Order: sequence, then C-alpha cells, then structure tokens
Amino acid sequence: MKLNRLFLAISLVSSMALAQAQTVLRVSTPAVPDDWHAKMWTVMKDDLAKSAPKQFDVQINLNASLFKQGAEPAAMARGNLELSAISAQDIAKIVPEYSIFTAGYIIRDPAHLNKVHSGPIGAEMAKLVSEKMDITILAPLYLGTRQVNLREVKSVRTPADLKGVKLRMPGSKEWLFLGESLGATPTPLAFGEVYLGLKTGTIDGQDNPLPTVKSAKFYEVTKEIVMTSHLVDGIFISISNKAWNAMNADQKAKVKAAAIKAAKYNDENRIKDESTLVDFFKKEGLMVITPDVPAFRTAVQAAYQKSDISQAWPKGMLERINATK
Ligand code: KDO
Repeated sequence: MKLNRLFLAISLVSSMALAQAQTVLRVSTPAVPDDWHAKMWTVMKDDLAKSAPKQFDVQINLNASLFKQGAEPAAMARGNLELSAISAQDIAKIVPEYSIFTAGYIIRDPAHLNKVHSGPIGAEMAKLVSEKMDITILAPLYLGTRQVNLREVKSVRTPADLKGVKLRMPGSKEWLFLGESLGATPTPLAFGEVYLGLKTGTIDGQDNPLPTVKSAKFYEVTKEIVMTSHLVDGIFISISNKAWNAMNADQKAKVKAAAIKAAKYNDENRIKDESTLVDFFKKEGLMVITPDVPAFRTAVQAAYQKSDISQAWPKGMLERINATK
C-alpha cells in the first residue's frame, strides 16, 4: 500500500516536471474561429505535437481575446506573447521601409507574394524586422486579395464613385492612406467592431478579402462587393526573439517547419475559397461587380508616388519587387 503511494507520488512529480519543461507558446490573433488563418494555428500546434512531442504547449487565443488587434508586436517585444500573425501595416509602424507591402497594386497575386517574401527581398526585410522589433518572421501568409464591400448598392466604377463613402479601415496611418487612395473617406475601426458598424450604419463599408467577408459574416449586413482587388494582402507568422533565441537548433527547425505547414494550409484553402465565393455571395443576394480596375490602379499608384509613405521605401525596392517573377 505504502509502495503504491510512493509510485503514485513519483509519477505525479515526474509528470509535473514534464509539464513544466514544456515551452509555452501563446498565440494571439483577431481572426474569427471559422477563418483559415485561425484554423491554421491548430495545424501548427498538431504538427509540433508530432514532430516535438511534449516540448511545446501552444495556447491559441482567437477573436483578439488575449491582445487587441495591432497590440501583438508590442506584447511580443515585452515578453507577454510568443506567436502571432503580424500585418505589414503593424510592422510599418516601427519599420517604415516595410510600408511598401501596405501599398495597393504592387504585389500581383499570391504566387508573387510568396516569391517576394521567400526570396532575398523577404530575407532583407525580415532582418530589419528582427533588429528593430525583436521579432522573427517564420512564414509569409496570404490573407487574401482585398475588395471593397458596401452596405448599400452604389454600382462603383471608379474612385470618384467612392467619394464621401465612410470606408472602415483598421486604425493605422498606412491603412487609412490606402482607403483615401481608393477615393473613400477612411474611418478607423477595430476588426471586432466592423459587423456592428455595418449593421447600424456608423460606417458605409469595409475592405477585406472574400474569405473574411464570409467567415466574419459581413455579407449578412452588406449589399455590394466591388472587386477592386486593391491589395494582395500578406501577413506574417512571427515569433518573439525571446522565445526564438531560447530554442535549440532542432526546436527552431521544427517550429519553422510547423509554421510553413500552417501557412500552406491557410494559403491553399484561401485561394480555393476566393475562386468560389463570388457565386456564394450572389446566391446570398449581394451584387458583385467588377469596376474599372485600371482607373483604381492608376489613382492608387499615383497617390503612393506622391505620398511621404513611399519616401521610406528602400531605393530600388519597387523595381526589384516588380521584377520578381
Ligand atoms: C482587418 O482588420 O480588416 C484585417 O483584415 C487586417 C489584417 O491585417 C488582419 O489583422 C485581419 O484583419 C485579422 O487577422 C482578422 O481577419
């Protein structure tokens, strides 16, 4: 009997030690559970459970329940968060060079996005991010191609048709400039408040990729989608340098491989969704129109050329991105 108790105590202590030895990796994202870039964190967690059993405790927090949208990089730098998918716009607040990825009509499609970020340009820019933000980018992610989504049908053809439209954008200089360059009146609002804003009419519209319009249910409270395709949007699975530097080479390789696997899962599903969702929205009664995209492209590119935002772009970078095939 006594011996039994002793065994029990020993196994309890050893399982506690094992639990303590696990590295906690907290994830925070504003993504809603039904979204591919929310589900991908489970792919990463499951992959790590297989490749590095009992080494990592990945804790997934969706819906901005741990940190509010945009607060993740600061939380990571403070050591309060290990993992997130960081937007180019949030990076640009601290690394202005990165704002080149926030500009409309530069990245051509998901394959171009991946090529740019997985090659020498991505490596150079990621080095800046690590130095200035204490964050390591693990994998680029395709968030989707952003479209304008309106409460009322306005049959938008050109930027002039968006004049006076209160277009919700996430709240930072780069986002607001993008909205302005489209011809609209940009209105900052956190992602979690957009559905209600559309429902009550405090905003006239929002911009997001089609898979997000579906997963966040914006189609329930809007009537038109204007296929401007103004931003092929990338976000970046990133880890705090504090957590990264504490890992050995084998762990680093496994964490990176798991991030790449999660990104691939997200990208494949998102690209598939983008090819079928127009029909879904039409069936839901929305008007989906293709505007004069060259008119939008010309206006947006001219706005960036004249802006102080493009002054921060590294010399020759635009040409190098354009030349990436
Ligand atoms: C949004 O707020 O519109 C946005 O699409 C911006 C992205 O950078 C990203 O933060 C995303 O929201 C969230 O992950 C929710 O999908």
